[in-house]
Amino acid sequence: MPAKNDPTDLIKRVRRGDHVAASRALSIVVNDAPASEVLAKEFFKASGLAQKVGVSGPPGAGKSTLTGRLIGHYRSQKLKVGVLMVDPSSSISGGAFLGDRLRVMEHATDDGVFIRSLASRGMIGGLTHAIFGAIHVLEALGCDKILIETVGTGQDEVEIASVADTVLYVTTPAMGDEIQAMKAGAMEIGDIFVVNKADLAGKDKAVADLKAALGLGHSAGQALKAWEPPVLAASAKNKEGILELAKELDGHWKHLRASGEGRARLKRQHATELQFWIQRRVIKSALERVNDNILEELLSHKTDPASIGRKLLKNG
Ligand SMILES: Nc1nc2c(ncn2[C@@H]2O[C@H](COP(=O)(O)OP(=O)(O)OP(=O)(O)O)[C@@H](O)[C@H]2O)c(=O)[nH]1
Ligand SMILES: [Mg+2]
Repeated sequence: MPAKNDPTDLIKRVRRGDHVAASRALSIVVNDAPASEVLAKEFFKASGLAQKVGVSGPPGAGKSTLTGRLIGHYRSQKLKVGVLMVDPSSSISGGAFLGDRLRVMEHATDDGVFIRSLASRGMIGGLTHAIFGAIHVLEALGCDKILIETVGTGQDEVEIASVADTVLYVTTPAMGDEIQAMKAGAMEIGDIFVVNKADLAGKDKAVADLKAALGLGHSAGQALKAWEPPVLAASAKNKEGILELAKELDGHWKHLRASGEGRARLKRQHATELQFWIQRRVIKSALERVNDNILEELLSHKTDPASIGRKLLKNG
């Protein structure tokens, strides 16, 4: 029997759809453990096959509940679903966010659903690196849809756009008056907008405000090829609007593949992944060579941080 972390065996098992193997492979890749590059190299071969949906929006908008409903919908279509719950603010290693976990937990024992939480550990480019690594494992595992939940805190919204194919932005009627103040970033990156909690008062106004803010209604004569971000109302709690939402998500995936925009986005994703790989490597290797001698030289003013820094980068 092969050792439990034997890369060749792990790769085979992941490709066969083995969740235990995927879980182990994911830890290795995310933590940059030995063998991570061997695994990552193989898993990358499946990149671009699954639709990666970024589910973003303000805290408490219902992203996890909605994600749970989408899982249910995809499973009814016999699709395999991967879910990544990303918490940029958490520093708990391998952290599971209990609430989020619970909301998608009904699917946790379904072998067509693979769920994993990712927490930032304060590494430089750590989270983005981890997300890409995790995505490639899920792609190799054979997922058709990959849902990535992130909390929208401005910067991360932009980040999710460089990782996902489709960005689903979730708001609520309570945000109706805040639409004007909504971060420009969110408006620009959203491919599909959902006013969740439509069971609460004010959903029509929220949808109308959002549409107005997006400048829709003025684009009737625009190029047919361009994607107009739809604004939907849904109640994740009452399972309303889920089918319509899934339809729009499929529509966007078709649009991406038919228009060439999908290829352009994938290219951007690879560029970002490469950028973070290089950054991590260069920084790590330079930092590793900072030793006490260097610090002593700084103390005695034999050198200065810029000069020594430049030298360390050059010899990297
Ligand atoms: N009334 C109503 N409540 C909802 C709906 N969807 C979610 N909720 C509730 O809103 C709260 C937050 O839901 P979550 O799914 O955890 O929201 P989230 O956006 O994932 O939250 P964070 O991950 O903490 O940012 C929970 O108490 C849900 O039960 C809905 O459609 N209607
Ligand atoms: Mg959540």
